[in-house]
Amino acid sequence: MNQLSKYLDVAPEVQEALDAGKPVVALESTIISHGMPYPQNVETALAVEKIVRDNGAVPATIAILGGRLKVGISKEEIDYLGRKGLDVIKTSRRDVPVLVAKKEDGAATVATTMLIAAMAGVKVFATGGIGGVHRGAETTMDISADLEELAMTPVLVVCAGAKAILDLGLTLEYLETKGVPVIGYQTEELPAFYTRKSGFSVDYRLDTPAQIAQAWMTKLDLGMKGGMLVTNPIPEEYSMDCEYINKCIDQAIEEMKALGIKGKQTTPYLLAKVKDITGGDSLDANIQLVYNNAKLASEIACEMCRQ
Ligand code: PSU
Ligand code: MN
Repeated sequence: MNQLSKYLDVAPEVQEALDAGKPVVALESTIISHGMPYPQNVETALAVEKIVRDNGAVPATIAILGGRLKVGISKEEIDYLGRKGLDVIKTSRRDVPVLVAKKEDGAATVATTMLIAAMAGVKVFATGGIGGVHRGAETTMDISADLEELAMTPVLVVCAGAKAILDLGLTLEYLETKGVPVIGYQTEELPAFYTRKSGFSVDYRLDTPAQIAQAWMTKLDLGMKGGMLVTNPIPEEYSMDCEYINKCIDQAIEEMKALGIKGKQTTPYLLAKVKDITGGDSLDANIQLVYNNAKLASEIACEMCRQ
């Protein structure tokens, strides 16, 4: 713990909640810097924090600032990350030690948010979409570090499924191999981020936050390493037409290949391109699904404190 405090800053409000056994929900910061344009990114991040509070939990947005691992950042710091956008380093697990040693800023991906949340003892995390196995990974080997983190770090991640920029079937296979339960909230079918359907099945359907909390606490009690993935379909009224969005994604992938974009630039490029192709509609859907996930994660975190 002492070694950790050399690097880790937990906001007083978050630490008080943890000490009192009150619900805390972690939130990521790559979604702010790389997932959405300014100013919608900042507006969304602040609205998500409010949703968490309105649903009875304390929000802890996670980032690296001046080399400090931050669990809970201020409005001003959220605004700073949002304005800096792509100039902030997208920080996955492998980037953490060097950025910290160099005292730089970093936006935390799902993997890094899980890592830092676990250091602070935060066990529930809400985001939009996770990284996964990319289409064509059988030759590129492009598999997000988010999946490995789910395999080893004890944090429950609430997301809206995986986008069709990924190979959903291979992503599910990978999670199965790594022993990560994939739960569908009130659905048997894996949601595909912008749409409620994907054609793939989740491992288990659970219908209440209490049931999810129970399953998650059982995994923790058993001392099993790794996280759990809760997939929460985008609300019907905001979901996009499946055929239309898949066509837009195909087009974005083609353009990305033509430009030779690879590695960590892939996901941010595709998100921005899909937004342009859809004339901003995909951004509206993205914002709404994040709100929906923040609410569910807060409900689960509250249930964990009740049980
Ligand atoms: N998917 C989204 N929005 C995002 C991301 C993914 O819809 O902002 C971000 C998350 O931070 C996620 C990361 O952890 O992209 C995955 O990147 P990569 O595939 O390079 O691991
Ligand atoms: Mn990748």
